Amino acid sequence: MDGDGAMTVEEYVAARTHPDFRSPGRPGKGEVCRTLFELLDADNDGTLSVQDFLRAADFMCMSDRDAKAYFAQLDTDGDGRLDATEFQKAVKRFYSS
Ligand SMILES: [Ca+2]
Ligand SMILES: [Ca+2]
Repeated sequence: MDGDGAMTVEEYVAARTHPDFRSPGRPGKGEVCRTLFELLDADNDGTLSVQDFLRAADFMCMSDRDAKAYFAQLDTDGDGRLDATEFQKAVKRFYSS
């Protein structure tokens, strides 16, 4: 944290890679997933828009082009937004690939 009260993606990555993160009692995968979702959902409407997702893609070192294709794949109901369930599947897929 840099004291500005807002957690940036960079700070989130730093926290995640901190040794404490791997110690017993760390949040479970579901917890991390929810935190990440809330972090990326910049306008707090409970869904990730393409713009929100592009920030996530940046975090996953994905190009915008790949991210948009990936987004379309993950948006299983085709409403142009990723809800928490769709996002959770995305994260699971990302970590298992
Ligand atoms: Ca949003
Ligand atoms: Ca959707």
